[in-house]
Amino acid sequence: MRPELNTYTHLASGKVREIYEIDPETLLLVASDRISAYDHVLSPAIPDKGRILTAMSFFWFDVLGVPNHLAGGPTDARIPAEVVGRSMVVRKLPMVQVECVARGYLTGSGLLDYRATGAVCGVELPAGLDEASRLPEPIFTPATKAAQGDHDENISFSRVVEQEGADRADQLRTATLDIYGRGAALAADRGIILADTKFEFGIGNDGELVLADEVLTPDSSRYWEAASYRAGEVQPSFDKQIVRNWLTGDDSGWDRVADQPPPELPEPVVSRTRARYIEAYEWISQKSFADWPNHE
Ligand code: PZK
Repeated sequence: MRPELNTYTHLASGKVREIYEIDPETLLLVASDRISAYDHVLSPAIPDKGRILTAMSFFWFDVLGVPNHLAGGPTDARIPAEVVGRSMVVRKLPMVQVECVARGYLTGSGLLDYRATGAVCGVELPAGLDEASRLPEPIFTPATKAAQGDHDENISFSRVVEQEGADRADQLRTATLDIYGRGAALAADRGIILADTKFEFGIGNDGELVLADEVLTPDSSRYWEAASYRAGEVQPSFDKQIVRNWLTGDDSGWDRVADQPPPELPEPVVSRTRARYIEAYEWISQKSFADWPNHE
C-alpha cells in the first residue's frame, strides 16, 4: 500500500515542481505537467511532461555515474500512487547556494553580458561572437539562486570563491564542466545540442559534491536540434518552440507587452508539444517512453 501524498509535509514549490518531506533525511521531488514560457505558467498542462522529464533525469543520473542524491528508484514504495513516474525520492542534503551553469554556446543572459562587457561571469571571450555561437570551449558561468519568481543573477568565479571557498569553488567548476561535457557529447551523438545547463549540488556526509535536483532536462538546459542549428540566429527550443510560436503568432491574440495573462493553449499545440518532449527523451535515452512507470 503506497502512502497518500498528504501524509508528507509540503516544503516548497517551484514554478512547475513541488518538494515534500518524507522524513528528516529524505525528500520527495514531484514534477508536474505544467509548462512555463515567457515567465508565465501556461494552461492547460502538457500531459506526461512531468513523467518525461523525470525519466530523463533518471537516465542522466544512471549514465553519468557520479555521486547523486537519488535515494530510490522511480517506483520506490514511498512514492504515492498518484505521482509514480514523476517523482524522485532523494537524500536531503545541505545545498550549495550557487547555480552551477555550464555553457557551450552563447545565448540568453550569457550573450547579453558578452555584448555589454566581452566576458561572461568574468570569463573573457574572443571578439566577434554572435547569437548561438559555439564557444571555443565550454565555460562555467555561476549564478545566484534568486528568490522564487526572480531571475538568477550571473556572478563571477571570484564571488563563488568568496562564498564557498577556493577549494569548493574549484570542485564546482570542474564537476560542472565535466558533467556538461559528457552530457553534451552523448546528446550530440543523438542529434541534440545541449547549449547550456544548470546543475545544483549538495554536500554528502564525507564533504563530497553530490549531484542533486533534476539533471540535463529541457527545463534545466537548452536543447537545440542539431540538424537545424544555424549560428548567428536565435535557435528554436527543441521542446517549447511550438508553444512560443503560437503564443507570439497572430492567432493567439496575446499582447505580451501589455502584461496580459497568456491565453489557453489550443489542443494541437499541446499534443505536438507532448510529442516533442517524448522525442527528446527517446532520442537521448534510446529507450521507449511507453516503458516508463505511470501512476498506479
Ligand atoms: C532542494 N531544491 C530546488 C526542486 C522545488 C525546488 N537533495 C536535496 N536536498 C535538499 N534540498 C534540495 C534537494 C534537491 N534536489 C532542491 N530546493 C531544495 C527545488 C524541486 C522543487 F520546489
